[in-house]
Order: sequence, then structure tokens, then C-alpha cells
Amino acid sequence: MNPQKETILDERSLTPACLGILDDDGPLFLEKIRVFSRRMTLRIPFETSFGRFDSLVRHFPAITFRTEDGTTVTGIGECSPLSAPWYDYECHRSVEVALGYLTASLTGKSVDEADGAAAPGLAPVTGVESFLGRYRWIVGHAMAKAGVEGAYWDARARLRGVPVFRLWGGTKSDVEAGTSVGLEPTVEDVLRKVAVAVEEMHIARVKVKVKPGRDLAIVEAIRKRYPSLRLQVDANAAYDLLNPEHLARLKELDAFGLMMIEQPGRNDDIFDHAVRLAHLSTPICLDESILHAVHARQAIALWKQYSAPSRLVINVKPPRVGGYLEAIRIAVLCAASGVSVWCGGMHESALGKTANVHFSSRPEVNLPGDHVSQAPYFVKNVAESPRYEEGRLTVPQGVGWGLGELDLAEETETP
Ligand code: OSB
Ligand code: MG
Repeated sequence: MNPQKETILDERSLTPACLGILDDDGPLFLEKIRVFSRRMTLRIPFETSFGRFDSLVRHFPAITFRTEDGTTVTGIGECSPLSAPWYDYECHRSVEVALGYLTASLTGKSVDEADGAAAPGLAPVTGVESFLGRYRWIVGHAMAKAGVEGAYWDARARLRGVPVFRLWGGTKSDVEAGTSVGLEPTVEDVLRKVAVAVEEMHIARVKVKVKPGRDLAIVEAIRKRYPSLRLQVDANAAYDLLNPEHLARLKELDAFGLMMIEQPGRNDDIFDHAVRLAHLSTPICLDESILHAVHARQAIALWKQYSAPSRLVINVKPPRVGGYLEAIRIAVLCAASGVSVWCGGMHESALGKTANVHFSSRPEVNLPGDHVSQAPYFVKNVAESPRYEEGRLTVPQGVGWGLGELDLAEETETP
């Protein structure tokens, strides 16, 4: 196949209107931005190939807008980084710095003057593209950007009196929910958690974390006990795709009927994932490697050339790709080429998880997401999570995120 002759949908043509997104309710005057921060303790410490953590700091940008007729509305979003640059370079400290620049750009002030209040005479935003345009100059910092974009959509949906998924062209009223099981000291410990997910929760699918040396025994034990479970693994970049021993382990995983192997290779690689794993029959899922729609288009082109689109899966996390519009663009690019898509998680609070559920309501999202845990994620959450039953989550039908009152009162100093 000659890749030059392949037509691949170009992300630049995917405007909000062409994506079926409703965003035409007139200009919005930004009045102020406040950021709430909360340290949240996980009920179950989580271990992946990059490390173990038991708490997270969440930033919640709240943006107040005024319409032309004088109505005011406040929308809230969530930034979902980890506490250290383990998963990518972002962490809650870097998000705080980036939110300073985002606030300055959105309010029309310099970063040193920015106090959250709009500069006098600030021009209104006319739609999501004009909102994003205010801070397009900021390189990277996807998780900070996703938080402010979430606030924009919550506000737009509240003004129209609809749930966010309606603005986004979501079509499903419930979505399949999977769980992500962290590494544990023994295979039995992992198996115990998988048993809760399968036997008590009737989860739609299980994902387990793996790394070289802690992979085959775990997968083998789960498969022995649950031969037909929808099962996948996530390596968080722990395998060296140029190391023959690592490649041999990945080849051995091929025998277990996994739905996919997620991000075996390095964050900043797409090429070696396509070329060096083309001999596996298990689909390869990219998480860390896909930071925007350009990466998705390039991955699709590489799989068309070296493997097959049906052996590529993309884990679309709105926080990792800088927001919801970009997430929808990626999902649409994938679906147009027969690439499967699901929505991963960053241990978001109930707000961020619910935003992920609204995104997952899009028809292109065709595999279960990392939406639930074996126990509630946090000791204390900011809202009730959407209703979970038998492997499915209900997409909230209330206005905005559909969460009711948020408990953000405990505004703590970020350490
Ligand atoms: O790689 O998908 C990942 C959590 C934090 C950072 C990265 C990842 C994860 C998870 C858990 O796997 C997802 C969740 O339940 O929110
Ligand atoms: Mg992952």
C-alpha cells in the first residue's frame, strides 16, 4: 500500500459544527475565574509501572460568564494531573503554574497582574474555538487546559438548560464501564481485586497494570479463573521496544486473548509501537503517546502502512489531549478509519469522571472506559458519581454535568 495515496481525514476540517457540536448560543463575557483546589485521599493506593500513590490534588477552575442579556452563569471543570511527573511531565504543581497563564490569557491580563477578574473592555468569546484561541499560544499543559475548557462547556450547557453530552453530540444514555486494577505485591492480591470487579460488580471489562517480570503470571492466573473475561493490560511505557527480552514477553502475552496491550513502549514513540509490534495479533492501545489529533492521524497512517487499523486502539483521555473538543476530534478520526476508541481515566474526582462519561456518550467511543473502581475512588468525593449498575454507567440527564451541588468548600492550600 502506498501511504501517499491513502486519504486520511484531516483534523483541521473537523470544526465543532461538522462534529455535531452545539455551540451557537451567542457571545459570552467572561467575568471572573476562580480555582478551587482539594487534596483527595484514595481509598485504595494505586500502583502502576511508574510508582505507587495514595492521594491526589485536584484543581477545579470555576468560570463566571455574562450573556448579552445580563444573565450570569458559572461553569466548573477539573484538572486531573498526578502528584508528580510520573505519567507525563504534568503534575499538580505544574498545573497550578499553567492555570496562572490560562487565567491571564482568558481575562486579558498579564500573568503578573492576573487576579481572576476580567480586564475592563475584554471582548466576549463567541464559541469554543474563540475560547481556545485565547490560550492557543500556551504550549503543552493539556491537563490545565482541559480543566478550563470543561468550565466553558458546563456554563454553555447550563445556559441552554441541557446536559453537556447534548452539546457534544452524545447519543448514548448509558456507557460501558470497566475498571483499572493496579499492581499488588502478589498475584493473589491482584486476583482478589479482579474477583471483586467480576463477581460483585459485574464489570464490563478488567484492565490490569503490568511491567516486565510482573506480567505473564498475573495474566495467566486471571485467564485461568476467568477464561472469557474481557481483559486488557496497561504497561504505562514500561517495555523497551528495542529489547528482545521485552519483545519476547509481549509476544507471550499474545496467547491470552487480550483485548489490547496498552502503551507498552515509551511516551514519545508512535513509530516503534507500529513497526516493532506489528507481528502481534493483540491490538496495541496508545495512551501516553497521543497528545492531540495530529498524533492520532499519524498513528492511524502508520498502522495502515505497517499493521492494520483494527490492531490499533486509542485511549482518549480528555485531560491528556487538552480538552473535550480535541477528544471528540480524535474519536471521529479513529472511527472514520476503523480504529477503536475508549475513554481512560486519571483518577478524576466525580466531576472529571462524569465529564468523561458525557464524552463516552459519543457514538465513536466503542469500548468500555476506565470509569469505576472496586471501591469508591476517594475517601471523600466532590459529588455523587453517576449511577453504576451491571457494568454500565448512566449518563446524567441534569443540566451541565448533571451533578447537582458540588462540595468544593474545603478550599485548601496546595502544598
Ligand atoms: O495509564 O490509564 C492510565 C491512572 C492514573 C494515570 C494513568 C492511568 C491510570 C489508570 C486508572 O489506569 C484510571 C482510572 O481508574 O481513573
Ligand atoms: Mg494507560
